[in-house]
Amino acid sequence: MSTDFRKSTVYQIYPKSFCDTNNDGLGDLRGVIEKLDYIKELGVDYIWLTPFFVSPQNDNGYDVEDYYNIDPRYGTMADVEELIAEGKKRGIGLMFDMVFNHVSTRHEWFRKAMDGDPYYKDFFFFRKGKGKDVPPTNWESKFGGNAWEYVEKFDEYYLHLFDVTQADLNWDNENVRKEIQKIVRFWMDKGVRGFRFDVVNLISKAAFEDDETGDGRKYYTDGPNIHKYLKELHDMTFGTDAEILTVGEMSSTSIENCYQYAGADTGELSMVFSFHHLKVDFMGNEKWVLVPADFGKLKKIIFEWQTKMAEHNAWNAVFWCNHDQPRVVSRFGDEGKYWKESAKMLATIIHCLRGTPYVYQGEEIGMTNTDFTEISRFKDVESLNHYQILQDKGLSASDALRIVQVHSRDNGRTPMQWNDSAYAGFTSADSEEPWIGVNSNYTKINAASQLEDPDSIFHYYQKLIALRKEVDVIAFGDIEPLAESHPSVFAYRRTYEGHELIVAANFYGRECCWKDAPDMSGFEKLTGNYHEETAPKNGEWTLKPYEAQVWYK
Ligand code: TEU
Ligand code: CA
Repeated sequence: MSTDFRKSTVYQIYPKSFCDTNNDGLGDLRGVIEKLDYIKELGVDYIWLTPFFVSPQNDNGYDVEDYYNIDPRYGTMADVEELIAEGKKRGIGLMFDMVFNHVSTRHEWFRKAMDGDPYYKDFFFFRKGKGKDVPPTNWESKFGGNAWEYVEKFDEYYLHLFDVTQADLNWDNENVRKEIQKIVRFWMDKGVRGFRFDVVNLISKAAFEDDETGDGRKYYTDGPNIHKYLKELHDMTFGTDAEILTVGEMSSTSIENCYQYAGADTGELSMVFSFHHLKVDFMGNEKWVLVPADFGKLKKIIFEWQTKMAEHNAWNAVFWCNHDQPRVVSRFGDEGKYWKESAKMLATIIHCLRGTPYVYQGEEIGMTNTDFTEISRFKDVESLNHYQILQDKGLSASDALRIVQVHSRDNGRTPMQWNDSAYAGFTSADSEEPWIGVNSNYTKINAASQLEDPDSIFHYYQKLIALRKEVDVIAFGDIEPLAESHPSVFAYRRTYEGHELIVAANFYGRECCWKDAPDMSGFEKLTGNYHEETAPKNGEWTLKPYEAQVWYK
């Protein structure tokens, strides 16, 4: 395991969809233990597990009822302890997902608040409406609808930026912050080696005012006390152990704030997730539309974050996929003819960047978006809410479904495809139906066949993960964008102590030519997704459909 996070790669697991060992149709912690050798083989250093704490599961565990106990559907505390110990044996650190912007309305704190206990009411944002049936502000919930819920007995509303069962915590209350520190220390004492903090840049609310021009996000994103609260959390908890890796999920953040969140010397977090590069198939911030991905914008955003974060000595998490995103091979690649090539090309772009790469379960075997053709097969609260909202706006059910199929978070949540047996080996054949449907392409796309094939997507990821450990320029180098205005080439140069790395990728399924390619004399090819050597000739580089190459000097 590399404890230098610049050489590390993180593997993300959504336990509910990973591996079911007791045949109830839900993945569990013993399933993760069972698959540790598979994860070890990939070569990663950390596993980030999405939440498995006690929860009513209205948002699949991002609605936490009790941070100190395990939801029995996932397992027991003994399973967690065993998982941490078994990970450690294999040199893999466990990272837990801490949801501290909000708690489930079933959490003890919220229940006491609802009983009228003023100490706990102040853990949340209870506010008077602006008039009869008019909530305190016009802010929108991320999952649709107004962000305030009326409570009759108080004649007040409480704030929920996400589902109505996810009440926002009041971080301005010091007692809230102390409770949170206690939770983090509890898990550190159990041997957890890292933390991912859910939507952590939303915890400091600026003012409860109507947003005349938007959905309210300017009042709670990167708010006035955010750096103070993060520094305090750092100092009181994980900051005492330099080897603990932390990553903040930053919703609609600004790069200037991220210099601070993830600066080498700012005393906040190790790194940040930002999402601007994954909104290139949105219309502005509007996700529930169908627009083609804007490649020029994608490059511009990635390069801006790469170069500016480097200039400010700050660190990025680099990724295409997580449990909230569609599958990248379906989104920016090709599920059909060039499935393998495009999956490898996309991996190459991410894994040679400056940052810590994250691989989301199934990405390493080229899993695709769901093939659901009926709304009843979708489970995610966000998808179901927006399916309704789109129809309320006048779209037909079939148009609304088409949009949900493309953007739904369920695309990333179908069961991990382990082999070609029933239910893809996620659960056994005689078990309950999996909680969400298996993609019918599992007979072709599965881990077993990927492990057998030396030329597979899995083995390509394995190689990229190993290269980051072996080749210092990948882990430590500066970055310079290349071919910035080329319509189909994604290319960059990394440099470190006299060494150079050139990455060149064709983002599309047609052969293309890069005319002013760099001089490659003295370079050797480190890897690529085609087997022939096609180095540039006379400054011209021809790249096959979805071809990617990595050269080193
Ligand atoms: O997600 C935060 C978030 O804002 C999203 O990525 C969200 O899914 C997107 O805006 C919807 O379009 C985090 C978690 O990753 C997500 O799974 C949770 O649902 C959410 O926080 C609430 O805890
Ligand atoms: Ca189970």
